[in-house]
Amino acid sequence: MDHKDRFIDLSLTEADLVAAGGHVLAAYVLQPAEGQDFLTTVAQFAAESGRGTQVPLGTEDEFSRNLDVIAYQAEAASGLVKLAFPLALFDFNVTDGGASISSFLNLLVGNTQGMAEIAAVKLHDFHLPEGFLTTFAGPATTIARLWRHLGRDEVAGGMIVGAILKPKLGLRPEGLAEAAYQFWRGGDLVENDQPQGNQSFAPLAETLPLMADALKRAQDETGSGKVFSMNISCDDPVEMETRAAMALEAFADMPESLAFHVDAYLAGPMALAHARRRFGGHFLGAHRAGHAAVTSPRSDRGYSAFVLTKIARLLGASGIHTGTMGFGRMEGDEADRPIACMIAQDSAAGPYFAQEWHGMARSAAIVSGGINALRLPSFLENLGHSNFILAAGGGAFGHVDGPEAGALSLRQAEACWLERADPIAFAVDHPEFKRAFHSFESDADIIQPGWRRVFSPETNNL
Ligand code: CAP
Repeated sequence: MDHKDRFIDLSLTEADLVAAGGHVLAAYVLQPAEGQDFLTTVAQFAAESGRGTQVPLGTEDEFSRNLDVIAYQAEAASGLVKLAFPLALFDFNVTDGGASISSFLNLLVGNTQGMAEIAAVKLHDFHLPEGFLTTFAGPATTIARLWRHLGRDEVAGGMIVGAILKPKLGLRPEGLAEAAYQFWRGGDLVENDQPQGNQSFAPLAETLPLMADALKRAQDETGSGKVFSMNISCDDPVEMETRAAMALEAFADMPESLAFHVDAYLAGPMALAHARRRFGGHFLGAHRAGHAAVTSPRSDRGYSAFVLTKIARLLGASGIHTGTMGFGRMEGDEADRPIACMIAQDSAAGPYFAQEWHGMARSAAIVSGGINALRLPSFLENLGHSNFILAAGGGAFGHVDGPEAGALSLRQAEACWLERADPIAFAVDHPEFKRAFHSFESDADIIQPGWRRVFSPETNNL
């Protein structure tokens, strides 16, 4: 069969497709396998994306042919391919008519990922029309709830000073609660690290009451609201509900201090959607451990971190790990800024499509991965605002004077950037920020090379 005539139509314009609102649009970079013609491969890719096979089918009829996935852009030089997926191809919930991300991923990055004719194909962006986007739940709770609990402005309450409990594994219940308490003395939010769950040395039944007690003490002593974000990632919705119920019981007299998070990649869309449906009254964070296996910029397959992040907002994450845009220790660079913008705005430009969110609640960026007080000012300068949740691990618990000082150093780093102050000059009057230079010396040598001349025994300023 002539795939090219049927599955490629370069006369279709994106503006018309967007205006008509009848398709999901998807932008890929595709590289044919050796010896394969580009347009022939694009046509096979589109055919596989919709009808799911390459051979003539006696079972097809006019109705099914009208649901073909069509390539409306195909540029051999750059490999850019854009497909239009008719909305009727997607699966909608029996219960509430909502669309499903597992169906969406199945069509956009399903079997086509393994086609022998294709050396590599990666999904970089997608556009959803209003009629499809608004069937997703979106966030039920936003960062405004946390800002309110912290006594901040609810529109632009500034950086929530958060930490990820370290070491990642090995602390027993008392150690976890004490580490969290020490951080809360100076900070706002403590998040479980991704693999922290119900380990034998830290069973939830013991850990959660101690954590609640530590949070309560920190709130009473500081007079400020505090937040614990509990990891409820697991394989089974019943298990998730059981874990969350234990936390709800432990935090029964301070529910506004309890948030949940799940891994949007490893535990997947169902975990996130289920948590949103069952515990929507609580801030719901989306972690993404493992995501680089498919999203890494070094991989030319799978889908990008931008795609993963946009999906998490649709599924209802109140906050989403967005990476550090090259200012931390994980992959990424300054050009990743649109990732944070796409989830936190009412309309935003992605790498290939502008997206209007049609009133869906916003998600907040959760910034994590090697961030400390020294790296924060330049990260903030690149992002241009500080209305997000910081989740520092080593940057909080690696401070030489302990977690409380670590938390204060991070808060002071935000203040330094807000004042557009010179970090070394600012540090002179901000002891915890100054001690961050000693805590993260190799970063200080790169970011603030003159610091050793100012903070030295000779200047009597350590
Ligand atoms: C950070 C962290 C975070 C990842 C998340 C870790 O610790 O706890 O989970 O950085 O990355 O285990 O690496 P540090 P992302 O602060 O000590 O680096 O947000 O990019 O998914």
